[in-house]
Amino acid sequence: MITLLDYGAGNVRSVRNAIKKLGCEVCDVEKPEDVLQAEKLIFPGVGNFGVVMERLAGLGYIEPLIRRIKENKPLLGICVALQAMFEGSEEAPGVAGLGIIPGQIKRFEDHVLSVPQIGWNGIKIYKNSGMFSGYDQEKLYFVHSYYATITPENADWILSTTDYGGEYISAVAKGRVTAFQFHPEKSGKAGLNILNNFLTKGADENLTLTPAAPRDLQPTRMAKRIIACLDVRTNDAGDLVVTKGDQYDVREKGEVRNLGQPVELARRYYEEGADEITFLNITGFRDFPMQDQPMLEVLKRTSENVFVPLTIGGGIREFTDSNGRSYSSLDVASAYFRSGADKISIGSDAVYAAEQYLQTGRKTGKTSIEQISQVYGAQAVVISVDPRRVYVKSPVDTRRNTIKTRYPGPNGEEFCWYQCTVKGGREGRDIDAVELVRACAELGAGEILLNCIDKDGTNSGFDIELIRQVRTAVSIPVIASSGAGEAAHFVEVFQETDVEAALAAGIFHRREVPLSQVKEAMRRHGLETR
Ligand code: 1PR
Repeated sequence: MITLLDYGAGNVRSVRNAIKKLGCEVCDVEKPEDVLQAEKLIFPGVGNFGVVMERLAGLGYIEPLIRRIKENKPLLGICVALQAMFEGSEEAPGVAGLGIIPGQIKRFEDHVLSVPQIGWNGIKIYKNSGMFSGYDQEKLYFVHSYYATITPENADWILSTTDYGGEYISAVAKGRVTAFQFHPEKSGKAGLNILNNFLTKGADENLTLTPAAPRDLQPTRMAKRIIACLDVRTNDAGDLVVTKGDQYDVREKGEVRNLGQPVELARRYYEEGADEITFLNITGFRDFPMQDQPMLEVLKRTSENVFVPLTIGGGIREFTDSNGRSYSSLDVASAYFRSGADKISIGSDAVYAAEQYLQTGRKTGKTSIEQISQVYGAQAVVISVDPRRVYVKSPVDTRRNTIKTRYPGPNGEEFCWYQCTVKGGREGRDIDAVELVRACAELGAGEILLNCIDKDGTNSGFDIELIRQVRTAVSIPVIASSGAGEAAHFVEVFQETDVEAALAAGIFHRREVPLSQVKEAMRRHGLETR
């Protein structure tokens, strides 16, 4: 029996699902004494350091946690839980951590790195620990903006480190207490194996063995991520299907194209090595997701078998139903997180929020981006951008952020800008892609999913010019999307731009290019993959 410390600070469904998948029973901490009495305790952490510490304090869990660690009882901390074991964090100045490990949690430097660090990185193991039995240097999934610093005072706690900019602590351990910055429950089979070591071995088999016996000390490198995207909607027969359009038109001979069942397809992509899965509820702008329970069900069922990050978008906005009940965008996002999402993606509502912010120059704290970022952390908020090219003769003809293009317009125009749209590309707005992503990043978004209507479904390759323009405009990670038609297109987008990830839909659904072929082509060209 494994005890889970679910203190309501984010999505722990994935941890629960992973434990169940590995054949163990989970029970929850219900009162402070349970923290001490549990045979094996998992302490997950999602979101903001300050929020985590405040919730732990409010529930009376701080003292028993400190005692449990000091008494050397089996404990596995994940992500912010590792950070909470330190003295304090730049994320919440003045808020004390558990103070078990000497040192501070610092923020990655935005001007030199993409922050948050989102994706698959390696670890350098400094000690022998039963936790890594069977581990074979696979990359693991990290998602965080803050990191634990290495100091002489905390050297005895370091189990592994990782390089991102500099070297930071990615796992700590002493005796029967271990904590990881990475997410084993989201790190595919390698992560499940690590988790299984904690769950199934006797408490002492996982002990950290000191003194250090360093191995695998090569510098670690982030992988470029490959994301499989499933555009989902209800077809005319009322079934939820994965569909795919040509430049956003998903109908063929009047019918919505049906390319498969979302849960089965997502599982297939996981098995085939997708680094992440994204669901876009493409009619979410008109069918409110809280009334579209099948989508939540899809997410729940997918998360039972898919152990890489899941993003879901569509319909994240405020809504009042026919009974007069109001939902905030945070309510919608929370329902998605509770159903197994790791990140949510906002399309139309992000455009309205950015427009308002650019007009007033003021943050209200009330936009969907701000509210969700505040509670779940910036890394959980993706902005899905649906831009379309607008050609101009000269940059002085517009106040927009233009580029000189290698692909002139219908009248020989050599310049273009990218107009943002809402409602699945149906309505163009008075804002360009650069303005949008900058405003969203300032409001608290953690990642950009950059589509391109001109390229979507064309199989003609990514819009490198758009991607370059947006990549250089922000320091949060950018996912290139739309237009992939062959493995070489992924190589091209990673060689020609600095994006962290590339996403595709059609070629995977139609089985034109297997994921393994994409990864192989990337490896052949010296690109880091998982
Ligand atoms: O506005 O917050 O409700 O979110 C709606 C979401 O649905 C947005 O993220 C928007 O991009 C998406 N969406 C709406 N209509 C469509 C459509 O296709 N008719 N899908 C749509 C956009 C873009 C990608 C696509 C890539 C790769 N699809 O998801 O999968 O372009 O395609 P490819 O590799 O086949 O070229 P809201």
